[in-house]
Amino acid sequence: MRLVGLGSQDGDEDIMKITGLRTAQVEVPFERPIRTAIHHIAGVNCVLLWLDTEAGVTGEAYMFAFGRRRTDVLEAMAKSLAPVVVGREAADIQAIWQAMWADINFLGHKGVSIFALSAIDAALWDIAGKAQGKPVAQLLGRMRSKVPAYASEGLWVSSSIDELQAEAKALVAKGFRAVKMRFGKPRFEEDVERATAIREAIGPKIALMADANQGLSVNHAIRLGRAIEHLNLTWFEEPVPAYDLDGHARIAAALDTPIASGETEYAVPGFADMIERASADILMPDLQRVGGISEFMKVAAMAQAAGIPVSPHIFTEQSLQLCGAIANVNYAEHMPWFAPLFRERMEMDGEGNLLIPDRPGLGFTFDPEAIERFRVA
Ligand code: SMN
Ligand code: MG
Repeated sequence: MRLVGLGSQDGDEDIMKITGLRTAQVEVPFERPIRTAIHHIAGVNCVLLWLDTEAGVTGEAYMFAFGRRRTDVLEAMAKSLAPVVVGREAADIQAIWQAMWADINFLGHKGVSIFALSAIDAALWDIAGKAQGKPVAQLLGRMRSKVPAYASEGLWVSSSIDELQAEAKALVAKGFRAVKMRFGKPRFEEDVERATAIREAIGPKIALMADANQGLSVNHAIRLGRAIEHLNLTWFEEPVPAYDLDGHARIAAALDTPIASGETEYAVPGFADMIERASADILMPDLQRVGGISEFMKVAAMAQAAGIPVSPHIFTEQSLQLCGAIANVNYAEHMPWFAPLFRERMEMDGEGNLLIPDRPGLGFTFDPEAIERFRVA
C-alpha cells in the first residue's frame, strides 16, 4: 500500500483514488424514550457512509436523524454527491470539499446538503489518518490527549424531580465532573425548581449545564436565566429557536450565565453571523452540520479569534479527534447513543476527562455485527 501524502510527493501521479461511496441505514433504540423541549424520541436513525479507495483503505462516517423518513433523505443526498467524489485523489480533502460546496449550491448551504458533505469530509479525514497510521488529531496538530467531558445522557424533561436527583448522582458516581440537564417545562418556575434540585444533589463543585433545545421565548429565557444565576450554570444552551440570532444576543446580553448555541448552525458563513451578532458566549458546532472536520477547524479558529470557546455537539467518538487538536475547546459532550455501532469504546480517566484515542484515523470503526443487528431494510 502506498501511503497518502498531503500532496502528491511523486509529482502529479495519483496515489490513492476513491473508488466508491457506500451507505447503509441502521436504527439504534434507546433503553427508554426521552423528551426535550421539542423532541419525543425512542432511538436514533443513522446513515453509515463508507468511502473506498484503490489502496484498500476505507473511510467511515455517519449522519443521523430522528426517524427513518429523514434518513432516507440524507442517504439520497450522500449518494447524489458520489459523482463529485468518486475517482478523485483521497488526500485532496480541501479540493473535494470545495467541489461539493459548489455542487450543492442550488439546494443551498444549510440543511441536508451540508449533512452529506460533512459525512464525506469526515470519511476523507478518516482515510488520511488510516493511510498514514496516525490519529486525525495528529494530522491536525495535537493540542491535548484528554478533554473534560460532560454527561449528556440524562436529566431529560421527561424525568421527575426525584429521578433527576438520582440520575445526577448516578452520573457523578460514574466519574463525570459535569452534567447537562434539559429545560422546557411550561412554567419557568418548574425549571428553576428542577435545576435547584440537581444542584443540591451534585453539590457546588460539579459543573452543571442546561439545554432548552430552542423551546423558549426570549422573555421566558431571560426570566428563567435571572432566576438561576446563583446556581452557577456553566452554560444555558439554545434558549430560543436557533435561527433567532438576535434573540440569542438579547439573552446573552441580559444574563451573566454564558449562552451556548450552534449545534443547529451551518458552516463558516453561519458561524460568522453568530459571532458577528454576539449571539453566543460558547459555540457548539455539530460535526454533521458544520461541514465536517475541515470546516469545524475553521469555525474553531474563528471562535478563537473572537475569544469564544467551542464544545462539539454530540458525535462524541469522532469529535474527540477535534478536541485533541483545537486549543479553545472547553468540554466534550459525552453521549453514548451511538456507542453500540463501534468496535472500540470511549474511555475516561478517573477525573471526568475523556481520553482522545491515538488509533489511526477517527479512531472508531463500525462493528459489522452491530450493523447487521441494527440494519433497517
Ligand atoms: C441534542 C439534540 C439533539 C440530539 C442530541 C442532543 C441536545 C444536546 O441539544 O445538545 O445534547
Ligand atoms: Mg443542545
